[in-house]
Amino acid sequence: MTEKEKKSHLYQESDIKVLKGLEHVRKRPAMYIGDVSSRGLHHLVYEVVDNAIDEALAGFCNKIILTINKDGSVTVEDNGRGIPTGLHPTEKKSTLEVVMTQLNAGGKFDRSSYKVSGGLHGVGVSVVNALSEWMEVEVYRDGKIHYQKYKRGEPVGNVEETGKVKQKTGTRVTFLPDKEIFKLGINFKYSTLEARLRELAYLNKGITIKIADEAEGKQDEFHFKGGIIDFVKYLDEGQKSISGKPIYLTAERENVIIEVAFQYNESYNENINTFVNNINTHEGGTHLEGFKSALTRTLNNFGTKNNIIKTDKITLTGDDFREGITAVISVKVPEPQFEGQTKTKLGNSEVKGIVQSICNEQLSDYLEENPSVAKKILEKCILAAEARMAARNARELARRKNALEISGLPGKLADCSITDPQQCEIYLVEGDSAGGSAKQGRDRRFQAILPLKGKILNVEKARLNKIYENEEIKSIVTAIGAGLRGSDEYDDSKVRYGKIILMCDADVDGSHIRTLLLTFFYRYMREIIESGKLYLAQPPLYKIKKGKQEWYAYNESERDEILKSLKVKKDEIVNTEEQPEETEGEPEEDKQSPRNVIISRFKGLGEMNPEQLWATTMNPETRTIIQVTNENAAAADKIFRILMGEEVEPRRKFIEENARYANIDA
Ligand code: 28F
Repeated sequence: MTEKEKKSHLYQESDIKVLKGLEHVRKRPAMYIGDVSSRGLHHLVYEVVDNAIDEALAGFCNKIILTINKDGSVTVEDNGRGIPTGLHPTEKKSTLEVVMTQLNAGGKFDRSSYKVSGGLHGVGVSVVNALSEWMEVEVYRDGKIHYQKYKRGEPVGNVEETGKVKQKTGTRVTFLPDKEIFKLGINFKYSTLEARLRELAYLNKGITIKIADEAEGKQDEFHFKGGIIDFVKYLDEGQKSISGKPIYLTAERENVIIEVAFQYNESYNENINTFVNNINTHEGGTHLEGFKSALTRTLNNFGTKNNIIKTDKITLTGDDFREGITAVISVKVPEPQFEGQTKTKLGNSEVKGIVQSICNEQLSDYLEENPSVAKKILEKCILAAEARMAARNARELARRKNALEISGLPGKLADCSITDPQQCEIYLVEGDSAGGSAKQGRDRRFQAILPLKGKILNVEKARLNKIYENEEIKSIVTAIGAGLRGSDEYDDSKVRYGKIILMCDADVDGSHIRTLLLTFFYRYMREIIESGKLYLAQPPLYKIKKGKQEWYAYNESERDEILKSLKVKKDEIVNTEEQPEETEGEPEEDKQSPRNVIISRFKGLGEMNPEQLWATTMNPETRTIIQVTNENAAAADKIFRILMGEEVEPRRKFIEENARYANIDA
């Protein structure tokens, strides 16, 4: 073999490897980006932005601009050093091409010690490239513009020089995700991207991050000098801090960087947001454990030593020290281990001790130096403990009253016969009449029904002991069986159903009740949301009937599609507001002449008979249910507070700003 032949042989081999890699990404996209829904789609953007953030963390970039273009593609540009363009030492082609096309090539650079390995992030830009109909990259480096284009991950041409620049350096990537992969459509949501970029700007102080939507003419710019201190203020916007400015603790130890900011407000909610290498660790982990135990220990010591906590009268629990807290914990760990159901729980055991000792030291110094703030915080914690004890008394009283009911389950609950939670589901149904239909229509082996009367208590405005006095909530809690978060008894392993399905009417009242229920679950059984057990039922809005055949439509466009497929003329459509009852009514006969198509609109669940309810909304084979997720917990917290809290002005503002998007968005 000549040198030339050897070389071309080498090229072929590595090229085949690259193609195999891209093929695998396209065949199993979910393995790389989680899923191919809207979530996975947005993940592509985060992947590209992450590389720019890494360049910023390495100290070479302070500006990132994201643009949603008119054609639906997205551009991300940074002012870093630009991806190297020279010949790659082993691959014998431009390093830029290697980074853009080879799996793992840019995944773990040694330039940044905090590049995330594992988890969802950190798969590299080549994965985004493989899942894009096309991608273009421009690198500004050495006074030149370097350019390359790709289709579905493969280069269309070589890296070319397309122009000159004076001072400018950086990387600019534009891509259009592939409709063949993202079959639900390519629709980037401004608010979703905006929330993530805002979060990144808080977590990485000093970087300027801009976002613009060319189609909608919207734009925002984020730059926070205070970093996570500003994040805490933002989360608590419109609330009174009882502890003054956020308390800020930070240090680096054993290559782990810790930052904590927190304050206490007048609410009863615990709102702790934790991040590892800029990734939201929804399931918590060792960093959270370290912070919690330091908080409990330091506040308890200070309170006892200064005789604020009278130990002969009261004992405070960890929960008491977190009532009304809003906190952001951000750690940067060189080799994070992600565990848990959604791989968002930090597992590194060494981090607990590091966070704990830093927080112990710095928080006790802070308390010594700010005794009046310390006293205010402790007084709030003592009130929380007193309320908790009052709640326990109320609960025990209620239990004793219930002692006659042998099972202890609420009387209104129609339970299922199977007892294995994995196989069981419970429907929380708005209204007694729908509840009645659901009880008759269900498969009683694995489906339980709990009818709810009227509106449930707005938990955003109440403390734990009030919640224990509310009948509807009490029956939900006992039916589910795990107790309440924030009380000393919550136990996720006791949840009696694998799916908890909220079934409300598709009207204004129904949506209010759904929000009240979601608020309740978010505040008091968040684990149920986080473990993916909470769902929304999707009842149909229309029934279309022609002769003996029936169709159900879940929205207007489905209705129109069905009508189109039936090829009916306008004058053959009969719109009826009332439910055409099968049994009686001669006029029905008229309407049901085989030519006519009858459309009836379901106003409420109660209008459906048991069979219809089963067929459309409850039969696992045919129904659609929407899983409630907690993607952006920080935003969720704020939205619940605004929608359900005391203050009127922010609620008015929020509704005004979001009215356009307010069509039932799970
Ligand atoms: C629009 C998204 O991707 N920015 C990036 C850099 C800078 C370097 C780099 C990136 C080289 C060999 C991997 C420059 N100079 N924005 C971005 N900016 N990647 S991605 O290097 C990649 C490594 O293999 C860079 C010196 N060192 C690194």
